[in-house]
Amino acid sequence: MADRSDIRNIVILTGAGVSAESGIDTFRAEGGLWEQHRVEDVATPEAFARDPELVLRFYDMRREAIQTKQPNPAHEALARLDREWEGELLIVTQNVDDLHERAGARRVLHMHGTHLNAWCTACDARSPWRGTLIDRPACPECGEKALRPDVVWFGEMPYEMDRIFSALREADLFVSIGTSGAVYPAAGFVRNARDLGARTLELNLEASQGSHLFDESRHGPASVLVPEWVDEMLG
Ligand code: BJW
Repeated sequence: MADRSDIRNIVILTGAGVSAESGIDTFRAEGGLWEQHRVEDVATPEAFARDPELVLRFYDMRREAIQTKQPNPAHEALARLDREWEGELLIVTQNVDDLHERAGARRVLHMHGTHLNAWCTACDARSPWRGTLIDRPACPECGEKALRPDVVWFGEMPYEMDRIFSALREADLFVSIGTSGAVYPAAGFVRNARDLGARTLELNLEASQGSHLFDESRHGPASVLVPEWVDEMLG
């Protein structure tokens, strides 16, 4: 960023690419998650109604896997920025892993939910969850066997949209990291941010669907680009 003296409020959007170097599959790359399971088979409420075992197995497998993964230098750098940046900052992540938090970031919003909660469709409680759901355990709050992963599927409303738009309205800088720009509403944030007057920067392995919408787009692995950018920001 050529001049950062007028930047106080930052919104950072992260996607699967920020966790790729921790060994968590992305969604749309060759060999990515959707190749092994068609998105319609696992990430819609209709799929869950049609074949709950398939969906619960898919999420149980991923919940178990993320607990064996570690934050990488991109998560660590964002956590450092969160600790040291004196202005407003919000890390809006589409990721359902907890690697931002495990790296030490605090100002994190999970717009697509989290693997580490179970959501009871009977009583609406969210309970911390590390085990499996395929065995249909009872909800710790109400005892009903009606738990599902607390993630946002296609056709469902992402979480905390009001808080995200409020942060975008105040943002001087919007940074998108490791996301393909294929899924809305997150893919539209760059336009929203621009319309609201923020500068925009993309950090991604390669050009994404929306690269042309950013003021600046840098290509390379997040574990390199993000620490470099954070160093620039913190001077
Ligand atoms: C690296 C890297 C490295 C790799 N370093 N980079 C038609 C038009 C427009 C919209 C719609 C439409 N039809 C339907 C819709 C809406 C729909 C949608 O967007 N569909 C699209 C398919 C078009 N959206 C929804 O239904 C959403 N809800 C909604 O819209 O509600 C109404 C609403 C209206 C108005 C306002 C608000 C709401 C809900 C979307 C839910 C998405 N859920 C999932 C699953 C979550 C649970 C789970 O994890 O299983 O979220 S889908 C999946 O995609 C997951 C991700 O968060 C999301 C985004 O994926 P992401 O993170 O971008 O991953 P990839 O793999 O696509 O990209 C990785 C990138 O990283 C690549 O670019 C790589 O190059 C890069 N990379 N290695 C840096 N080392």
